[in-house]
Amino acid sequence: VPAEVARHHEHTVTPGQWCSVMMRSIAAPADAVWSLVRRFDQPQGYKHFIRSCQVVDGDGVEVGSVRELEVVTGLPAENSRERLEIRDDERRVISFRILGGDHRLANYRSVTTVHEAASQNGPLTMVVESYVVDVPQGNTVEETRIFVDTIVRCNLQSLERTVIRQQALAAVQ
Ligand code: A8S
Repeated sequence: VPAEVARHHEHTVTPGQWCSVMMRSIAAPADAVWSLVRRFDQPQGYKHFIRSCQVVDGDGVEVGSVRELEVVTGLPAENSRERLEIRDDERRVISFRILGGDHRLANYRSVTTVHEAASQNGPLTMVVESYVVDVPQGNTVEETRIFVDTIVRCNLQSLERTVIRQQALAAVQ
């Protein structure tokens, strides 16, 4: 991973916050993975906890754009308002920050980077996602870690499934 990309995963963590990083390798070209990850305006394309998304400020591409999400039922959340912090198509870096919403993840910020990996058996892509978040009042660091890691892991899994399905469909056309 180039240093200028790794740098994006360095977060300033203050007391009362938690920071973590997760990775997933996907047997598909980096461009195919990035085409889903880059869609700040359409996170529900692979994040299955999101029911709908509306861009309420900006065009959804420029930094500073704001989206409003509605979350599926069964979670301790209903909606979230999120701001695009970084979108770099060349280096394949995207980052957003949570501004507010009816949920418990205050000051959440995540960075996702997509990397081409060397492989002898076809294309391989590595996705790295790091985040920092406040530990909510009344919760432990451990509870926060498990909650957020579970969501991020599910998102990376469904990203993989979605990309693999798209690749398979494209191959038979
Ligand atoms: C992301 C990452 C996270 C999203 C969380 C952690 C969230 O959308 C869900 C449940 C919550 O309680 C918080 O990349 C919030 O989307 C699924 C509504 C923000």
